[in-house]
Amino acid sequence: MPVSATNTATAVEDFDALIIGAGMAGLCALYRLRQIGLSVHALETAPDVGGVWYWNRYPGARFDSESYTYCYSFSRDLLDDWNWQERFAAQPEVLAYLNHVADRFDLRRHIDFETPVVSARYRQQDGTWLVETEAGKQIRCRFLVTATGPLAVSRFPEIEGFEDFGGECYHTGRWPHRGVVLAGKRVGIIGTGASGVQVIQTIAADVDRLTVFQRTPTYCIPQRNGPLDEGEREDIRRNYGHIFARCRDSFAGFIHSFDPRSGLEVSEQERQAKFEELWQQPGFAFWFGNFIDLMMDPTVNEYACEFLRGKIMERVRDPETARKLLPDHPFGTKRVPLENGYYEVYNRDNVELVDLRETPIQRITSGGIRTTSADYPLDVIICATGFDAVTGSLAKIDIRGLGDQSLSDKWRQGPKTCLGLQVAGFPNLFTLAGPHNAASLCNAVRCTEQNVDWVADCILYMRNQGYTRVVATAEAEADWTQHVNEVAGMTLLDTMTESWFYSAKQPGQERHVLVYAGGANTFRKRCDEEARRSYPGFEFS
Ligand code: NA7
Repeated sequence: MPVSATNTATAVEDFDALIIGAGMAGLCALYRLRQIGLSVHALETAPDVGGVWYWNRYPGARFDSESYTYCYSFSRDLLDDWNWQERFAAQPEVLAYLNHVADRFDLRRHIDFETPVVSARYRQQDGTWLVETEAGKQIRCRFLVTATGPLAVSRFPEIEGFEDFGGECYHTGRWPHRGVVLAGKRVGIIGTGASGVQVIQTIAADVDRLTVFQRTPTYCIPQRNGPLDEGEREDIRRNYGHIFARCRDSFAGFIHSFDPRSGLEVSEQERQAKFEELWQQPGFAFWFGNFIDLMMDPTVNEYACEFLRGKIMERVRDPETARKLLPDHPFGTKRVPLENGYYEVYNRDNVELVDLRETPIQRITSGGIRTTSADYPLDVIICATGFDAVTGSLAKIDIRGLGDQSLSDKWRQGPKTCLGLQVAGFPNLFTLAGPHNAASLCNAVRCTEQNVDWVADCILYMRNQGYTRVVATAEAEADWTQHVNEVAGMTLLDTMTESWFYSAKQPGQERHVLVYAGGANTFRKRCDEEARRSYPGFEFS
């Protein structure tokens, strides 16, 4: 490991590239940048690799992507020697996979664990970044690559009284590694997004009582998970090339692709038949295999909503509970949870649904949760209340570019980026799966691999041309930011639905889109085009 002395007394380590984060994206970047001959290092807050898969150990945590699509494609040997057990792998299997990757490619030796980064400053005098860790260690690098994850900063709800609660309280995104005994306990869960749904359907049968505190009902679609047998695994291995090609050409990096027909050009009967066929399929078929205008045409979207509301009414026996579970926002404008028996949970005698829109939570008490209509005595409160998404993990680091400009300040009125990968005024900084990048609305591995390949190719281009500094131009950044906003505005995402796709953290705050809604396939083409034309949106020196 190269170490050099600086003009201060502190020893500073030097690398060509420093990666912040050793989750799915960070490991990929480490592998790839080392492969192109850079000296590369990673800093990770957690004691081990895995990112979200390290932290999110709550009961029922699992992929929403088909396992065999949420894996790296960079090594044929790796594809051959890993045997996915389930169509949608559970968290322990995913984490085992990531550990296997770290070991197989000898990546751990490049990672400092339990090393949160507090600041990163661009030094104009020598064109490097000076990164400082919480422990005061300094690292200098030419390229700084953030792989801090779009869903890394857990958010507890702002409800009074947590400190008074006499029982146990956990957030799904920071689930204790020792595990939590829930059997026989009175459990309350706040939040019914993808994490909440997974927890609820998994623990309902084990706990004494489960009270679900729901603010906004969501459309959940059946995951249809199951074990993969050896025959299926063989098939998958033979077809990896085809599978990855399908993902590459699809809107969101999954094996599902939109039906090219409009939902308006078919008869009512055909439409219902299509919805039913999609609903019977595993995974996100109903979302990303639906009619092409599902996310743009409110009428088509409402047809899909009606179909899904009908399914909920069929599955939940008590009509009053079913009514509370019926969403009224456009389908897909909040992240769609995949479920395995979620709605049937509400047919159990030990489960109660509390609609917070009718009776909001007033406070947490020493004995449980108090709403405007009742006290719910609880032993455990689970917060499945989501994350400070996409920009939250970057905002935790004091990142300063040219002229000591702070990234958080620059993004105060919403993110501004070029391709969601670079920011004007921040040379040699690459933001994997950052805001405005397709990776947050995508099968994460497929899209972060694309991000990493693009960054590696850009660095190779610089090396070939003799450049050491790249920075997005202000014009390219303005164009991309405008495009990201316009594209979101053309979809139903831009309704007033609250979701982590947008930046409003509190009701009433200004909203800024955080994801690229134009599709992962379009995003890839834009990135490829940029590289093919020798990066016209970037300045090199
Ligand atoms: P999400 O999708 O952000 O869901 C958070 C849930 O928590 C959602 O139902 C929220 O209701 C609810 N929430 C948040 N704050 C509160 C308060 N104060 N009171 C009541 N309910 C609240 O996070 P997840 O962890 O489920 O999923 C994140 C991603 O992980 C997911 O998209 C996948 O990519 C994997 P709301 O809808 O805001 O009314």
